[in-house]
Amino acid sequence: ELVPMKRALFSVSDSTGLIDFARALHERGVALVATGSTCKALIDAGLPATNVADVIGFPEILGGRVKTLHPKIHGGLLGIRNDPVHAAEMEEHGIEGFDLVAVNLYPFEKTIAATEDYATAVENIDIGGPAMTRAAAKNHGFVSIVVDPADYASVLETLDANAGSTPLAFRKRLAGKAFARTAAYDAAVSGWFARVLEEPAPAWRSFGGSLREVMRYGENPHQEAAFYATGEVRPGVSTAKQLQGKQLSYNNINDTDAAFELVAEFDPAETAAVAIIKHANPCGVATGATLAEAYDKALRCDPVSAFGGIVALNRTLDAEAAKKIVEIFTEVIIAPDATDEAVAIVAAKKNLRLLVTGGLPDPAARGTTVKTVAGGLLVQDRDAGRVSKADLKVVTRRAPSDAELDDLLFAFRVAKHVKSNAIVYVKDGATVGVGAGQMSRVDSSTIAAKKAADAARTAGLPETLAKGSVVASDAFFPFADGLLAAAEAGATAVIQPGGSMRDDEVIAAADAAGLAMVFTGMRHFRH
Ligand code: 93A
Repeated sequence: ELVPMKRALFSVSDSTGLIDFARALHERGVALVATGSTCKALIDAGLPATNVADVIGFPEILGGRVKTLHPKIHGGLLGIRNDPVHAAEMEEHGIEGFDLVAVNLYPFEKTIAATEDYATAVENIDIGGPAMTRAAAKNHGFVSIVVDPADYASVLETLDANAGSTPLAFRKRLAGKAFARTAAYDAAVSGWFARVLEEPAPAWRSFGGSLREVMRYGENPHQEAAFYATGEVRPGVSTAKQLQGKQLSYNNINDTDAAFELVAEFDPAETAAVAIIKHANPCGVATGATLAEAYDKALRCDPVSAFGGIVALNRTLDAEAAKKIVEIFTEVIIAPDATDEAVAIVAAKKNLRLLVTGGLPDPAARGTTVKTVAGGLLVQDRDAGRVSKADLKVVTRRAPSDAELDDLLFAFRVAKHVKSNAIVYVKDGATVGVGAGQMSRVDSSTIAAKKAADAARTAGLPETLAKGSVVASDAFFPFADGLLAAAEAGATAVIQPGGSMRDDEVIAAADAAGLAMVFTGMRHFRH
């Protein structure tokens, strides 16, 4: 794994630190080879360097467009030294290996920032540099590829710490950085093309990541769209196997992701759980002894909205649950797995997509979310925050009962997955009213209460489902009004982050209404 450093190739546009680095290598007995101007700079500094033209036996041609694109160079970069066939071929053709390549590319990014001139921009698209960079990085088993002058010092330190050799782990790190550089370089070139083309290519064409599929359209039919995989290993819609049904749409993918991330909050070893999602918000979430029971409870919350929804399950889809789900029009079912019997039941609905993921995502695992703003990206840690009983602080005279406590935690976990302002009523492990995405918290409260009353009416029950429920709020109640709306609707206990300037007022109102209230100290905004 240790490769002795004997021969280095230099080809740089940015000569920062070049001479010192080359001299340090020379002093360590490394032979220096370089392209035209780089070679001249080394020789002018009194260093013995060989011009690539002399290595190749062919001059630099076409105004520099072809300098290093030659088997004598690329063979030296790509040859597997300990492969006897490679070694014999290199010997036969007089190809000598390079142990290090220091290359930085024609300054395309700087050029387009400084000039509008088309021909100048095109001439600054480096071809040979990225080719050498990628070749050396691919062959990191033997070659150190240095694309950043900031890494020169660490090369020397590594050589000195390893008696003039480099370890594999070091070369691997350099290779990763090299591919990141060529990827960014090509993104800059394709981004520039998108700007200069008469009809700019759709933005998604020049987006980073690996293209999974081009969608029929985006959020709306007049928007083009594509689905990219980031490579994150997380069971979910991007890694799922689709067992049947039509192609997923942009909105399907978005909603299915929301559904599966939500249902994964509930440990399948403890309880079955089902989430039904519409427009990225849950219109019913419930736990139960079986998936079928959980589905019934989830559906009861808002059967009207559940029509055309996405259903996510935290356990293997079984026949009993599948039968219930296919009774109403559903767009997508996603589950860790499905029994053969369940698959056969779903097959009766040709268009219904069935996705199996092989597992559940870890809701507490670190990850990244990205959102675009005009001319920028907002990147943040995924909301992996999870509140448990030990985090709760009882702030009212009355403490919640054990049953209320279970529902409070359930409600807060669901609220994390509801667009702000989120208000969630829960009873017996099932949402009974969800208020999502309102600009005022009291409106979300009122809507959630109305949904609970509607659901009761649909089910032919005399009393609102909110009667005797608990309520969760994703962020603190700034005033007592939202809380009082919940009490009026029939909630008996409240969970919220706390931390408002008027917490005292809100607590006093809760006490006056006989509510039990706990603070979580954690907020779950979701926009
Ligand atoms: O025009 S190129 O794409 N053709 C090549 O064969 C080639 N080889 C290296 N540009 C090429 N390079 C680039 O030349 C390097 O990436 C580096 O930026 C520059 C160094 O050339 P010189 O040493 O002559 O200044």
